[in-house]
Amino acid sequence: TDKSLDRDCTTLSRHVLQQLQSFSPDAQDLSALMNRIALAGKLVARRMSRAGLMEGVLGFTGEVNVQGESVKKMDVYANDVFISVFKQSGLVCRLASEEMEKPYYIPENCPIGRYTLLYDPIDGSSNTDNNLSLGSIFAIRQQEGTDSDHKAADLLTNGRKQLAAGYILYGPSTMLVYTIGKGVHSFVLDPSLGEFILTEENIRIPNHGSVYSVNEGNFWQWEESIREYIRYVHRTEGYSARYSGAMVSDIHRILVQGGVFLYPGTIQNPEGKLRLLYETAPLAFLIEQAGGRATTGLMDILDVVPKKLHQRTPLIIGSKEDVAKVESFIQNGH
Ligand code: P6P
Repeated sequence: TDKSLDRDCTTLSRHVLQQLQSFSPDAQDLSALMNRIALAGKLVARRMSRAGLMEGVLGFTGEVNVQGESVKKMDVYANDVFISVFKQSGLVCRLASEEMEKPYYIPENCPIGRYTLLYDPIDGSSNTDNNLSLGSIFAIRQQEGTDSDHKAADLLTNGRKQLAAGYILYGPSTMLVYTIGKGVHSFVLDPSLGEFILTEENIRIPNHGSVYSVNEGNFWQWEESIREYIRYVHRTEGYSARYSGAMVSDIHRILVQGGVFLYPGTIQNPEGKLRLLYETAPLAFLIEQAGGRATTGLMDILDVVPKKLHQRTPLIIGSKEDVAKVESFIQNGH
């Protein structure tokens, strides 16, 4: 049959089953969960494409979230989209989001569903009002135990517990990039079909790239070792700075072209700004699956065990050689 027709028929849920080469209940679950992620992505993308044309997309809600950041209307809408979509999944029992102080429990699903969705509904929301790219980040974990006290203690485990992880990039095209531990694969939303269609399988990040991506406005708040690294890339031929304010698009660029993204700690906030469960651990899982690295500077992101749900970690992520170069400055001061 026609190759491109085969590809057009490789929808996300089909692809998951192909990955697992099985129709076991677990495989069916993951396939259905990824299908739900795709639906959430379509709903968010649809709303975002109308920013400025309709109420409730641009601007602030006037509230402040658990992180102390002012909440954008798009953050709230996207957060609710994931809840609604997964409520009906019959598979998820709990949703933990960057936007919610505590996880959201779906009581009627609990006996059936045993999965937890961890997500950052809109990453880079400062870009909502200037029509730049944004992302959603997600990870799926098995719920361990009953969590009857709603303390979500089983989520305070390292990122190697993630069953699936990835992101949706709302850019010129809407892309979904995911892993279930068998490589990294990308899909593009074909609005005329309303389907995410497979575009690339087993994506491998280059071992080195010319891009370094960091907010140099924080230069004077960094440890000296990070400043030394920045001075190194400034004086070394062949480096380009790219930073968009939405790490999903910055990290997607690095997945494709190679390079390194950094969000280091500062003297005031040594843990940095990014959250482990919804941002750094899912991205670390994905980038490692593509042959890259993700570290706090001192340890692999995937080995960090959080003490609390909204724990933050510094993040250095991307091509093996470029991450190692940053580590050499942090660990040996040069
Ligand atoms: P800063 C967006 O809020 C985010 O979490 C990432 O997507 C982005 O890279 C970073 O924070 C931007 O933060 O401090 O550089 O503006």
